[in-house]
Amino acid sequence: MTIDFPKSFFWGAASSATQAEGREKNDGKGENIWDYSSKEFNFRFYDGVTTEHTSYFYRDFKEDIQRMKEIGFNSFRTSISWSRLFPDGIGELNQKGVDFYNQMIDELLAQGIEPFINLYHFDMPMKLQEIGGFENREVIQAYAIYAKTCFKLFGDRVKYWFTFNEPMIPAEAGYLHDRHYPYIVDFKRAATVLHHIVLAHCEAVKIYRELKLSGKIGIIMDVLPVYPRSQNPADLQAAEMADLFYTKSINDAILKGQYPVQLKEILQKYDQMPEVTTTDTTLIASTKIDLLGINYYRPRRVMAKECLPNPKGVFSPEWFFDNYEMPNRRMNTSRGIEIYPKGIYDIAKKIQNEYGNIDWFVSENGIGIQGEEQFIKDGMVQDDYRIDFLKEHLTYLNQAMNEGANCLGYHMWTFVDCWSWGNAYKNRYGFYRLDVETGEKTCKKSGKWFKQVTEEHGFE
Ligand code: BGP
Repeated sequence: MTIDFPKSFFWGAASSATQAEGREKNDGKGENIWDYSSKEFNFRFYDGVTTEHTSYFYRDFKEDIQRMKEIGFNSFRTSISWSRLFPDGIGELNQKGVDFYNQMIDELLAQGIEPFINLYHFDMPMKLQEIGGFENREVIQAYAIYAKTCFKLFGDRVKYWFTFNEPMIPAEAGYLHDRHYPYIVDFKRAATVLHHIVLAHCEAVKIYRELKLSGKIGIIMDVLPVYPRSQNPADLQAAEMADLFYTKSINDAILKGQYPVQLKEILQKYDQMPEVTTTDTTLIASTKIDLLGINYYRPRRVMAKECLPNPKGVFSPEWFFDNYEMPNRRMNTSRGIEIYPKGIYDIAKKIQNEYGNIDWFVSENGIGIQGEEQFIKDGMVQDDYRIDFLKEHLTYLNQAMNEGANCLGYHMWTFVDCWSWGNAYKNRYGFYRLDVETGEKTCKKSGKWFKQVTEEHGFE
């Protein structure tokens, strides 16, 4: 069977500033919450690796872009580090940061690689976190200034902009599930953060339109398609609730211009509703994006709750469903998550049927493997498991496209093994291997395979 993709398809990978750039002496960068928490809460990070030592993109970007070219990329997503551009999040610009991003963008273009630039990838400047981060409405204005600055500085060359990567995560992981700094566990505060992120997104889109630049602007969502354990009404209801809280809440606001009515009713009932003004709802209703990125890693399987939640406990979406561990599900044991390639097809159908078949692309998909050095043979990681993973997902994606899905590209997570939120360098995701000790970067078998796919616009 031949799997063919359009000649114009975007092929590449995604990365982010904090996970790849690293720090150099006197680089002028201010601290963000990851610089801070990976030092102050070092025990929460695998092997205690901090953001100082990531994949040296700040230093090696020219060679790295060459490496991208060598494996056939025609596009690449990364983010701008807010605290590299504005060390305090607002106020004075760091000229070295401006120079770095100018050179990086110019180099990508010179090598025929389209830059996809994201403005916020979980990395709140510490100075702004000190005044509450996105919980504080003032920070929305600081973000708007940061966004405008980026558009003005780089918008003549960057044609694909994204306001946020996975807007749900800073709210959920930082304010409810205790995974990201500030490690707060409080649903209402999480909902406030999410709402303010939505507003910040809308402000950035508005500014981008006002500047009349000739590119596209969108957002990158993480989507976990939800599957109920059975067709039992209680299981179906559990699935609906999981989807409502974790996906529809944000997707409907961004893509349909309003929060789901059912969600508002539940939050009001439990006294968890953040402050939402009529000016807010008008802004949300009038904001439209051009391009949607979808990060897909795993499905969410759910079932009806087995026990009643503690009414005095912390309110959470998990009050309405239990996670379901399907027997014999296929697992990526390194990451502890299920592998389910058909999920990508189901997401594509949902976008097609429920979200107006908007232009979109796979902005992240990939497999993180612990102990990849065991697969090194003849100096190369023989990651056949990654090639198989990609083939399976791309085949399902292709099927959806043949049925009319408007998918414009596929970016793997990630280009070269990078630092991860919490897991640091435990699981490796890249087309290139990073030797953490020496900083050496070597192409994996999947990188060679990818090059061929991009040249042949598909695979057998
Ligand atoms: C996504 C993030 C990425 C990346 C990836 C891999 O949700 O956007 O930044 O980290 O997940 O996950 P992890 O690093 O947790 O293994």
